[in-house]
Amino acid sequence: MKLIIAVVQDQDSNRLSSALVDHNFRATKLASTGGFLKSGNTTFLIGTEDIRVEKALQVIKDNCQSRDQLVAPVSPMGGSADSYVPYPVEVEVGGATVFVLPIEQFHNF
Ligand code: 2BA
Ligand code: 2BA
Repeated sequence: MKLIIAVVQDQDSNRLSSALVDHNFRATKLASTGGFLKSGNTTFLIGTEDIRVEKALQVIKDNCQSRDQLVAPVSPMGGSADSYVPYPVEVEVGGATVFVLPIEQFHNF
């Protein structure tokens, strides 16, 4: 078995959730925060058989799109001074950042 960890944008999370159910994948959704933008994103944990990994990746690819996001400057008062960016910058946030890990054991007690 493999564990797929997929970080996706909040806007895509409901669509991806439904698509995973439609394709008979089991998943857990976690609310997460991107380290760079410091805004919310969604992390999916998907445990699946090795032979279904490619299909899961395809479902993720089909349901998540990349978008440009303007990052407004944030005052260092509100956060840490070392991450302060004094001007707005545009970053392309990818459709999904995906990790595939081997699962040593799977239990469902
Ligand atoms: P849920 O996805 O909300 O699923 C709750 C229960 O609904 C499941 O209990 C299972 O009995 C049933 N269920 C889920 N998907 C189904 C499907 N496609 N067809 C038929 N029945 C289905 P559990 O299996 O004990 O799972 C409890 C929770 O553990 C799940 O909540 C999910 O958050 C997580 N989970 C289970 N298997 C997972 C996996 N392979 N990968 C990631 N998370 C998993
Ligand atoms: P964030 O960390 O909020 O990053 C959002 C977007 O900002 C990134 O999109 C990237 O285009 C840009 N970015 C991030 N760090 C940067 C840096 N040091 N310099 C310049 N631009 C930077 P994605 O790469 O598509 O990542 C989307 C989200 O996926 C990330 O949100 C983070 O939550 C997660 N992620 C990406 N790579 C990761 C990794 N290697 N490990 C863990 N999580 C990761």
